[in-house]
Amino acid sequence: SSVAVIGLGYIGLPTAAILADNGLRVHGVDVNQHTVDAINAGSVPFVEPELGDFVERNVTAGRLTASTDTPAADAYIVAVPTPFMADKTPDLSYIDSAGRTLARQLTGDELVILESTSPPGATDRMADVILAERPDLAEKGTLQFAHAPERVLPGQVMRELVTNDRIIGGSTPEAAERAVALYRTFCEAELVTTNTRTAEMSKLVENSFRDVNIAFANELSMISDEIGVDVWEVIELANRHPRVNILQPGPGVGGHCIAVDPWFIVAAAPDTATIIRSAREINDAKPEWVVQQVKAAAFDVQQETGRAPVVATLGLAFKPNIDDLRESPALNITEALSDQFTASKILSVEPHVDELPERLQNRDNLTLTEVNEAIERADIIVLLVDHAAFADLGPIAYKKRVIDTRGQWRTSK
Ligand code: SAJ
Repeated sequence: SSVAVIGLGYIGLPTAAILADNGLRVHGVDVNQHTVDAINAGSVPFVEPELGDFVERNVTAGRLTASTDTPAADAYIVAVPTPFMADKTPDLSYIDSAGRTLARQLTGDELVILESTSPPGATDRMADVILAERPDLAEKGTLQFAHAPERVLPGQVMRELVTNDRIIGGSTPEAAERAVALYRTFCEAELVTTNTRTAEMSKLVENSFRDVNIAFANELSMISDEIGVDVWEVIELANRHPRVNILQPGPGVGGHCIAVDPWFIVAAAPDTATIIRSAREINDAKPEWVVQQVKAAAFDVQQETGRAPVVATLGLAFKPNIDDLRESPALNITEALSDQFTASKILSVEPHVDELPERLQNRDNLTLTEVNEAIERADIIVLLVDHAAFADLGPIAYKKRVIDTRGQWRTSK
């Protein structure tokens, strides 16, 4: 049977490739011609371990093709972005437009699966959009819809697609079973069925749980600073309790998932979702707290030396050992320091990129610098991402003033 995967990003492309690898005929659809061309040439337009091999061998074997048009298929998987708008409510326009486009190809017996992380009710809404486009099929009543949210961790996508349990919500039990059969082609873990709304909510809850836990850690880090204890030691000791498991504080929460999904719950129940909202606000405020810490250190340097400090900021990515700068607190902090410390020199270090992102280019006080040089020249070293490449630099860094937002160097203090 054939599958069309709409949206060939971080989730859609790995899913398309792994379905093809398991013998299905897969056609990928994306609005971006460059993405389509890259895939048809057997290459991948972003970094994800092992994905390149999957794409190359399945394109070569003719099982995986891509285009900007949506073809007819037995099953559709929609994996388009679901960002939020300025007022923090979900933007479902990409799902709407995918739905309207694929509706034209339908004959009535297809299964349409929404994979994008979505607010409660989004799968029903997608069904409504499709059926409004095709009143003939609405009457027939044979189309099936499902929500099968992805839950893979960037950097481990190809493995986690196979090994993670998966929640599958169906518009009817038959729809859920049909989606299970499709995911069964590559997923070796449990495929647990429910209705679409519960599946939508369970995905949002997973990421909100992580956000709330990190907000707790971030609040502890600010409290610990006030009362003069080491937050990483406190958390390590508390986590020795068999029923306590606190995550790690940091400079804030980045990426396209944890920092977004909780807002979908807040938008669905604004008067009730108080912890979830407050966790988001705590994590969003953490970068500014880090900037204030650097300001205090800069004031000290200025008092001692009579000049503005040189500041090294280590890391730009949103988490360790990747090159992904999307919604990165490290990037926002570096930008804020460059904006506010006009008399200082900011030496930004990011071993995973060759040049600063556009937003940070052409600034007199900011340069991308190699890590040893940055540490050598800096008065203040701000560790923003715990990349493996920085792990052993604690002892030399601590010859200067250090603001270690990740606790990576806590034993070098
Ligand atoms: N972070 C901390 N402290 C921690 C853990 C993470 O500050 O203890 C920060 C990271 O530095 C990063 C942010 O949180 O800035 C998010 O990173 P992450 O590794 O927690 O998560 P993502 O966004 O890469 O992937 C998450 C995963 N969700 C869960 O672990 C519950 C992944 O499984 C989901 O598939 C993904 O969101 C998604 O697409 O929804």
